[in-house]
Amino acid sequence: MDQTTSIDLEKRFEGKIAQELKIEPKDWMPEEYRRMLIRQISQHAHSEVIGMLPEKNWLTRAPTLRRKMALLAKIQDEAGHGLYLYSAAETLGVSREQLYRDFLDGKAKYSNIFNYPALTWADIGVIGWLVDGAAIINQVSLQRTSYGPYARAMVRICKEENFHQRQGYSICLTLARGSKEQRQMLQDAINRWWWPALMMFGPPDAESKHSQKSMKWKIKRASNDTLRQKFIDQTVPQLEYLGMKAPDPHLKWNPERGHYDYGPIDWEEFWNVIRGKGPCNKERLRTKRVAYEKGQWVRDAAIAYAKKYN
Ligand code: FAQ
Repeated sequence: MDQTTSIDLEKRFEGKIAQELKIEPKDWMPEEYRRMLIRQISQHAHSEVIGMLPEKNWLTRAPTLRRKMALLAKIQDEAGHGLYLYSAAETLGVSREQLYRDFLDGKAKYSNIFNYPALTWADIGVIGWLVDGAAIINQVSLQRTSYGPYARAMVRICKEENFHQRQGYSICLTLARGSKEQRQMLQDAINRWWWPALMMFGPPDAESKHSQKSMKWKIKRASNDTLRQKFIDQTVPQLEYLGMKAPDPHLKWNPERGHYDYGPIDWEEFWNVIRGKGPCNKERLRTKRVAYEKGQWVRDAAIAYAKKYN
């Protein structure tokens, strides 16, 4: 390809980005744009599938059949989200097997939040409310991401996540209106999940190595700190409605900023968790590896069937 053509292609790409047009799989794109997308979409997909694990522990112990059915449906949705996202990543020329192998080998990242244990039933409420709540804030902005297949996956995922958040908040409301022990259990779960949920938005803007490029190419549409603040502003009134408290003595409405101020986040904990040293990292990956090995016969059978009948 001559020099002029490659400059033209780049100009056309930048033009589309500037006009808010979507980049589609067959369009020319810079190699770095492709790599950034594969990294982010696959990390997102891994998060969805590993995110099923903290909740699955409570399926057999859900307090009512209604709660059990809702939780089962939610977990099933998360598997579906993983599938949409792996499919979106595959349109960039990488195989799902390779992505999944990197995940199982511990080479690929997934969200910090899924390395914490779900100790009580209240954790299930708080995961739905805070974890899905944080995920939604992030994903709503990603509905406008510049890569078409990712943006379209986000639209569908956001619709389903809304139900997830409501089922979580509904559990929290029931506990908040329950006995003293139930309220304590809820407060304890909030205390443990609050800070990790704030960390889900990633490191502070000044330390976010990908943000600048990612926002220039409109992969990300808002910075980590902007989305974190949005989440806090939206969540504090919900927290107050429950009659609960955040484990943050600095959390306070600031009328001048028009936002809540919040205390310092322990970024050392964040980096440790995403480098594999969180409370459940090893257990989570071990569970996924065993499931993958045990599922080999299903993949073999599906391939044999496809070969015979397609
Ligand atoms: N956890 O330069 P940045 C869900 C890494 S879905 C782990 O700021 P970026 C649904 C980052 O990868 C939750 N690692 O990175 C559900 C990078 O490392 P690398 C997942 C993190 O990409 C609910 C390094 O730190 N959602 O929960 C995290 O510009 C309930 C530097 O960071 C998504 O993935 C983290 N939290 O911004 C399922 C949304 N944050 O790759 C089940 C899509 C940062 O250079 C149950 N992703 N790192 O080795 C994004 O929007 C972005 O990737 C961010 C990070 C905002 C997460």
